[in-house]
Amino acid sequence: MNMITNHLPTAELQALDAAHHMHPFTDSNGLAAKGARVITRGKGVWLTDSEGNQIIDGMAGLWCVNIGYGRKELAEVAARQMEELAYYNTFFQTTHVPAIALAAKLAELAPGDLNHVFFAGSGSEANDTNIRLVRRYWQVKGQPDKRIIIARKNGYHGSTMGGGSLGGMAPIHAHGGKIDGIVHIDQPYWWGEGGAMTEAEFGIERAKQLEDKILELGVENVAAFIGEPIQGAGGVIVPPATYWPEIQRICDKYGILLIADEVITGFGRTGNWFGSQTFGIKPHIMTIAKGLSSGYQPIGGSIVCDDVAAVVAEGGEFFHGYTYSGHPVAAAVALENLRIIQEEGIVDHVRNVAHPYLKERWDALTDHPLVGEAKLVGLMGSIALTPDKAKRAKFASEAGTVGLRTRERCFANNLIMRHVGDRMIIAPPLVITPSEIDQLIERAKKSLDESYAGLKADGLLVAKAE
Ligand code: PXG
Repeated sequence: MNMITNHLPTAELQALDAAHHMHPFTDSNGLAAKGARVITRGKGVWLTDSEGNQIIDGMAGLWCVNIGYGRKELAEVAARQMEELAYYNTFFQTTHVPAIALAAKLAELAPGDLNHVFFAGSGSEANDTNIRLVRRYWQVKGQPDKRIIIARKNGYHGSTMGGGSLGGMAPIHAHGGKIDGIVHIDQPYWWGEGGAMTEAEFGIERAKQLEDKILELGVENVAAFIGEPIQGAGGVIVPPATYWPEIQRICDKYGILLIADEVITGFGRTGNWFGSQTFGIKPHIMTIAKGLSSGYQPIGGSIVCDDVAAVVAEGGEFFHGYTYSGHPVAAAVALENLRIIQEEGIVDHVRNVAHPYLKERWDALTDHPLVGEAKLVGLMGSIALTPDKAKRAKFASEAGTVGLRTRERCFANNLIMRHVGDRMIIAPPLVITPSEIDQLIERAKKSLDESYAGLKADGLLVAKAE
C-alpha cells in the first residue's frame, strides 16, 4: 500500500507516528495521548488533513512556503534535475550548473556587494557556517581574539549547537548547553519590556546595549553581531523604528561584522526581497533558507559581501562544508522558486495588495477585548493578548496559557495561527488573496471570541500583579 497517497486510517497513522516518529520541539507523550493531525495535501494557502478538513495555513508551513503549495513547475524541475544529475559535490575542484546559476541569481537579488554564496542544507547549518566564517575572517586578518558574537535574548537562529547557541532561548540552552564565545543582549520588545519609555526611546536604549557590550568585552574580542530584522520564532517582535539605524551605527563605528538572519524575512516576506531592505540594514552576511525554495526542498546558505569573501579566500582553504552544500536538486528547485517570485511579481503583490488589505483588518483586531497591539510588516504579523490593554498587562496565568488556548481554538476552526507565549502570530503564503484574507480574519475572530468566552468562564481574564 502506498501510505503517502492512499493512506491508512487516521487513527492507525497516529499510532504509528506515536510509536516511531520523534517530533521536533514536541512533548511526545502529550502528543501521543491525543494524536498528531495528519496533513495530506496542500494547494495555494490551503492544507487538507487525513479527515478531509480544509485548513487555511496562516503560517506558510514553518514560515517557508512563500509561493504556496502545489506548484507543479517545482516538481517538474526536481524530476528533471534528478534524471540529469541527482547529486554531485562541490568540494574537490568541481561544480555544477544549478549551484552556479543559483549563486549568481542570489548575487543579483541581494543588495549591495553581497555577491558570494556559501550553501547549506538549512538555516541552522547556514548560521553554523556564519560562526566559522566570521571567526575565520578575523583570524586571516591577524586578529584571532576577535571571536565573540553578540546576539539577542529570545532571538532564534536554529537548533544545531551553533544555531541554538546564537539564539537567545533559555529552554534551548538548557537542553545540551551552549557553545563558547556567544553573548546575548536584550531584545527590542517594546510591548512586553518597554515600561514607561516611548517606543522610540526604547529602541535606542536596547540598541545601545550593543555598544555597552562591545565596550565591556573589548572591541578587540568581538567578531560580529547577529540579529533577525524581525524576530520570528520569538513572537514576531517588530523593533521600534529607531532600533536598526542605531545598531547599524554601532556596528559601523566599531567595525564589527553585521549578520542579518533573513531565514524568515527573506524572499518577499516583508514586502521587499529582504528584510534588510525594509529596515535599511547593510549586513556583511545574510543567512537564508526557508523562502529560498519555498520549502519545496531543504536548502539554506550565507550570502557574503565582497570583503568577507575576499579575506576568507586570502586565507587559503576554509575547512568547512556539507555533503549537501549546493545540492543540485535543491538548487534547481530554489532557482525555479525565485523565477516564480520574480516573474509573477509576488513581492509587489505582498507590498501593494496583500499587506494593505490585511493590515486594515489585522489592526482592527485590536477592537477585540483580548487584543492589545497588532503588528504587521509585509505578511508577518502578531497580536498581543492581554487582560488589560491600557496597562499592556500580562496574564496572571503562566505565560503561554492563554496563547495556547487561543491556538487550540484556531486549530479547531481550521486556521493555522501559532502562539508564542501570549502572542498570536501569522505568516501566510505570500500569494494569499484578499478573499482568502477575509476567510483568515473571519476564522481568527471566531477563535478569539471562543477563547475569550472560555477564559471568562474559567476566570482567567486576570492581570498579573505588577
Ligand atoms: N534563523 C531563523 C531566523 C529562523 O527562523 C532558523 C534560522 C533555522 O533554520 P532551520 O532551517 O535550520 O530550521 C530559523 C528557523 C517556530 C520555528 O517555531 C521557527 C523556525 C524553525 C522551526 C520552528 O517558529 N525558524
